[in-house]
Amino acid sequence: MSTEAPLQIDVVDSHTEGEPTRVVIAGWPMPEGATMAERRDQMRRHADHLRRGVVLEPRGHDAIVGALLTPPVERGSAAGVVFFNDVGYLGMCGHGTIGVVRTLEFLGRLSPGRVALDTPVGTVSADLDADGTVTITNVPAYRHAADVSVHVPGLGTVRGDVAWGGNWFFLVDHGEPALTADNIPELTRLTTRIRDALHAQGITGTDGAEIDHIELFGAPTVPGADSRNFVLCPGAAYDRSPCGTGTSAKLAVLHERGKLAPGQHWTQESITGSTFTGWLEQTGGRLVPHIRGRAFVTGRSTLRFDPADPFRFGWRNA
Ligand code: PYC
Repeated sequence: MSTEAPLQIDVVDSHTEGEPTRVVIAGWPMPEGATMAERRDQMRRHADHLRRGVVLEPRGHDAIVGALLTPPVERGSAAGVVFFNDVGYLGMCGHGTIGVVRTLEFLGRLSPGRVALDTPVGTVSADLDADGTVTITNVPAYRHAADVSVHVPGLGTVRGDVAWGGNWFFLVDHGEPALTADNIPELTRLTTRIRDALHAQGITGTDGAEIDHIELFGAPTVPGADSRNFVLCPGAAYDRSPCGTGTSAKLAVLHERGKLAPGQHWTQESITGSTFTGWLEQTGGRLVPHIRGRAFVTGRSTLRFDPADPFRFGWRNA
């Protein structure tokens, strides 16, 4: 992989139920590696300036999730994909996968039907319907620990479950402040303090994995939804969609609590009022989440990297 900075990178922007995805379609030097995890690690070592340049200000903002398409690593997959955001790399990304599928359709590379995509945490598949709706079949989800107490300084004890849905989540049944758009700054502060406390107290996912997403749940507000959430992503941005990997983790927790049977639908509302519908399939003792939602292409552009521009690789206030 060349470490020289390209002068331009082509991207397609979309949003999935409100959450943006920026798919890189040309110009980024291809990472090498036999697995997607190796390719992600090579990007982290040699191309992190491109991650920053593509998603951060002045070209982007902290809510954008980027997606680099690569050749597949598994037979039968259409492509590989590495998701990244303003602070680093994601294992999987549910809203991002829906955005990638709609982007491939927009580019004329995909028609309605099934497509498999390789990610650093495993191969996922997606079904594109004729009306543009996408249903992803995620990597298996599971609850790692139930009713974990974390002491949050100044707040007291917060209880939640640790679960995997393609990323690591701490899931909390939440009371006050209400999960409303007006309260987003306060909810961001609250979830950041919970995440800091988890780190400080050494509470992790499997094999010491960092829990970098915090998910609060409350009563739904839109007809047909079962619950509303607020999801803090790695960094300080919140998910405008109900979060595909977060909804996957929630389905696994509900199942373990005896509240969701395989095949039973769960409609998760986001802080913006958008929804995903998800359900679990139980195969070979594993819980495989399916998440359905919509994405819309919002633009196609060429990002320019002027060597004279001091902010060409982005700026972040942190
Ligand atoms: O949809 O899985 C998701 C996701 C993760 C971070 C932002 N969105």
